[in-house]
Amino acid sequence: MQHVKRTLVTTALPYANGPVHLGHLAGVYLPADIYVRYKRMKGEDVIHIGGSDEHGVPITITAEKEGISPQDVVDRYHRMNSEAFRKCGISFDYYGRTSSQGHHDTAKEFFLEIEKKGIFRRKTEKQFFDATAGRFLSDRYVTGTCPICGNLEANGDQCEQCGTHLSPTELLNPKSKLSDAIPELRETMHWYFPLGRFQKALEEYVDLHDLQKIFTENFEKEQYSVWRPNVVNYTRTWLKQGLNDRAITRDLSWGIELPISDPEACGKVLYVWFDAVLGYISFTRQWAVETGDESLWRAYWQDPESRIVNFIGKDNVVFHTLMFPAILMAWNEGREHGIYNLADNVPASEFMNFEGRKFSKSRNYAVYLGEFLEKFPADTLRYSIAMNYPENKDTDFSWQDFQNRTNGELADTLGNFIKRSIDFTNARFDGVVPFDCPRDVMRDFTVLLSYDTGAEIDELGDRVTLDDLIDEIGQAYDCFHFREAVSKTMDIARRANRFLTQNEPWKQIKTDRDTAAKIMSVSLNLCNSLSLLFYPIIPETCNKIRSMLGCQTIEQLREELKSGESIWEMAKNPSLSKGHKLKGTSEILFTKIEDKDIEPELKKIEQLLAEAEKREAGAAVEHTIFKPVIGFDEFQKVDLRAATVISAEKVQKAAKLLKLLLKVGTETRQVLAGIAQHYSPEEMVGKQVVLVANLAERTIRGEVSQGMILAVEGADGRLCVVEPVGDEINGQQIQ
Ligand code: B3M
Ligand code: ZN
Repeated sequence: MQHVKRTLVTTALPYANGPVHLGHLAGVYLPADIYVRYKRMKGEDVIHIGGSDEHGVPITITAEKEGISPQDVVDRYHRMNSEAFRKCGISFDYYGRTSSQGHHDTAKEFFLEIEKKGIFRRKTEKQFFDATAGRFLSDRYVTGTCPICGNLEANGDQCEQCGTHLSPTELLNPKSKLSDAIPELRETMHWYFPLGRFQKALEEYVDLHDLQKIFTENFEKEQYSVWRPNVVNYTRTWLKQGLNDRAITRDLSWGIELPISDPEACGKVLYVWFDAVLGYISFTRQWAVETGDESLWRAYWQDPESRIVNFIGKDNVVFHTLMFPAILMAWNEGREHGIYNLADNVPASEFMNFEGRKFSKSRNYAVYLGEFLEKFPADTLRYSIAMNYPENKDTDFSWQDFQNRTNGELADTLGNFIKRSIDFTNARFDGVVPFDCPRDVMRDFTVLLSYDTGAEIDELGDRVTLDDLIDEIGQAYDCFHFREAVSKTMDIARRANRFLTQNEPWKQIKTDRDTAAKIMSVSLNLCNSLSLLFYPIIPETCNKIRSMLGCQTIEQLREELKSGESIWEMAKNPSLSKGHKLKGTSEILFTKIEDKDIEPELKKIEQLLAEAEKREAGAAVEHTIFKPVIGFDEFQKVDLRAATVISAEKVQKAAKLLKLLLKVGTETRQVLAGIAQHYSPEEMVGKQVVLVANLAERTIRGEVSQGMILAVEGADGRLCVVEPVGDEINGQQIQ
């Protein structure tokens, strides 16, 4: 492995606009914490930087709704989230805030540097303005009907019902959320970051981390620097479409003011994503100040031998693989000193669902971390979630799964093995390790299985050694395969448990005390190894095990570690030698979860689901409210025609859209229809459909749509295209 001097791990900054939920924990914070704890054990120089994202429109909307200031909102959730993370054992080296002065200074420094180099472009564009409120409306402040699915309450940036990303001008019947007024388009000037200027450099950057390119171009690359396919794919989709200018300022009062005295900058703040990614840098600076060496941050950001890893969720990919690197490239341009490193890896997770449904804060379908930890211990949650880590596909977390894993794996396997080993030693060997466990016996415990009793050698099937298993686990962590690492760790506990059960020291001791002593020396040393190997996953429990074993906590061990020494490697060796005294008492590590403990939780889900259904049904009722009456003349204006689908294909970057080519009379029309999830392109070809033929042209996703086809929603949410039946009706008017 190539030498890495130090590693900076960052985790996406959660918006301080609500409590973090288990989905956030599973995708970002827990894997990052596990990774960091593992690296610390290896004696590597690693820091974990995170914090609250305290700008952005949703925060101002919450503040307005509650009649408090945005600062009050972020104070509340910053406190709540940092406390929940602390309780969950997420060990940040620094947890910052983007509302801090230090962060504002860093963001302004970047803006000025790029402004000074003349890289930004100023452009005037039309944007919705609420004349009643006297304010320009950012995307989130506009609502209206989704052009794709007809949802009456789509947001200006996205429709929650069908998931399509929108721009406010794409909405039908746009309305201001501030006053319900119909907004008007007015001109406003903004600073744009020319992403396209960095297209080539960004492509080269992605190439270096794309397994296919590494393979075909023979690039030298470590496995841990290879990006996941989902990260490469999202990024390439953007690159393929060609990168455009992105506005990096907004007409808002909450945020970071532009550090220039230009009258045009008045009333504008930096776009939240422009400042948020810079939080990683400003928080590392703040961390360095706290260590007493304020320039220490440079070692992590600017030493080419250091490495940066950004843990994020899949919805944040392009901000981290394109936007942030481009900002850093703009900073680096023409410089000889103070050059920033780009991230070496961006392990983006898929989503962890909950009881079969997506977590949704706005739909109040979530289990919040803080609330969870009031009822169940952090380590049981950490373990279950790690086993459900959504590495390359969405996963599901359920109460049942949580109960099964806690009882079956943590309590019955790990807990049981540790307690039996310690209790037996306390009872029969005065709490003292009775024999020196030979290294080769420990190493081969899974193969030998029986220490001396002649039990079947191949009882455990595959012949692996403890050393191999530990190396495999380490390798899995290095390459971000958390589920594999955690389940292999549990595998060691399972084998250890079987070792003890099958060697039956409690029987041996009656006739052969020496053999019983030898068996216990292996078991106790395996307890010690497990207390090390499980530490990244369940740190609190591991220190409890170590205390029962009469050993130092991992943190104490780390303090005594000489540089370059690895606690991780110690798990391979029997370090409890003959005569080592255990604490002499034991405790139950995991309390089993009874059905009655999760019953209220299951009830709560039922309730949440029922509420969600009611809301959805309510929405359906809303849909059936008839629109205002129109005269016959008005209706006559609508030109409905029978048309035939000649070809159909999917639209890139729009999972809901099909691009249809229609023959209508003598004309051919291109229409975009939001039916891709209900019809395959092949199914559509040849169908007769009803076309609204005189609808003004619209551009959606860069494609022209010349009309609309009629469809109706069925009970299960399926869209059914209206199909007129008849011979030779193509091009005929429907009346
Ligand atoms: N706050 C979005 C999110 O929480 C955003 C992440 C910022 S990372 C610099 O999904
Ligand atoms: Zn929609």
